[in-house]
Amino acid sequence: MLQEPISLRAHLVRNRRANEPCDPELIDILLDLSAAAKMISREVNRAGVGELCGAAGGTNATGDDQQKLDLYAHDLVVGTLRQTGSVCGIASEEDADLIAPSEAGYASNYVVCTDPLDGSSNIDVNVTIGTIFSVYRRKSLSGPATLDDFLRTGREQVAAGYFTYSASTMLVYTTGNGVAGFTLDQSTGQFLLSHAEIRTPARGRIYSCNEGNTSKWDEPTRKYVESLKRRNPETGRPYTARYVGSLVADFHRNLLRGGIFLYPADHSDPSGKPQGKLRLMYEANPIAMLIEQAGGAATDGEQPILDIQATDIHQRVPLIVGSRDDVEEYLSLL
Ligand code: P6P
Repeated sequence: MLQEPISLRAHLVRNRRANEPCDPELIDILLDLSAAAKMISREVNRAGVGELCGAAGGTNATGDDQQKLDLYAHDLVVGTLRQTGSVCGIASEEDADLIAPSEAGYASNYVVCTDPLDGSSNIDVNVTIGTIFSVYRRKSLSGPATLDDFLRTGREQVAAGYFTYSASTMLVYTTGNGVAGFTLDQSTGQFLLSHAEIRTPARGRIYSCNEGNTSKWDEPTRKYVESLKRRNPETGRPYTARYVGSLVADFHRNLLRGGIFLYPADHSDPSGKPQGKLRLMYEANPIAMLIEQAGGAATDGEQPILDIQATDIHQRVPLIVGSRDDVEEYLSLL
């Protein structure tokens, strides 16, 4: 008998029966996010002909120019989660402040951090972009979530994932029991299981970084990246360079094929304070949960990303993530 395609809902309910920590509230959040993602996917795929193309004219909480689709995606994700009351608070890259729930969300046990549309500078050149999300169980008892509900370590995440808007629309998520991938069947509007148990290779042959920033990196990082380009039959070098400039695209490729993604600290500030670019709460943490669940590793160069205690919902960190042997080799050089 042909294997029935497994829908996201069926996968979530089946895992719940397998005692995964995926209670009905968390299932609702993941289904809400997938509903918003379908509508974002539709607008992304018609951006050139719709009225949502181009810059919105403002900047977001972390100083990036906002595209119209950034705001559309933000409003859709926030609106969907508030409308269903599935969360008691939201942190979004597109809003400097925490977003309060609807009253229906006061009794919810979960908060969501999200980058509603990551890589949006690539929208008008038709490159893969995505939505990244991270879910925590609240610490406060009831009512609107407090800042303390958000300022956690990544190890406390109960779910994390991303949607990619590309040749196909995919969802890759974890609730702490492995990583699964779903592909949107446009004809039925259902996310169907396409990658049952994603494991990343222990070592890859791809490196992803913006080499235009080489002069801003520290010496060990420069030496490590240069070493990837030299022949070394033992490690399968030289590696291949692949860099899209959308975190979800670069991470998704490396997750499936193996390799290392680096957005190292920028050491060019005369005050000497090295600065990361990517955001901890809604980029690095969810990516780090996924890669560890898939057998890989993620670090800021000093500690695992998931061990970093958040002090600001928009704080930035350096991010080196990918195949375990590749990340461990990088760390051994620091
Ligand atoms: P750069 C997109 O703006 C983003 O936040 C990530 O998706 C991506 O990995 C990174 O910035 C690209 O940064 O400096 O190489 O353009």
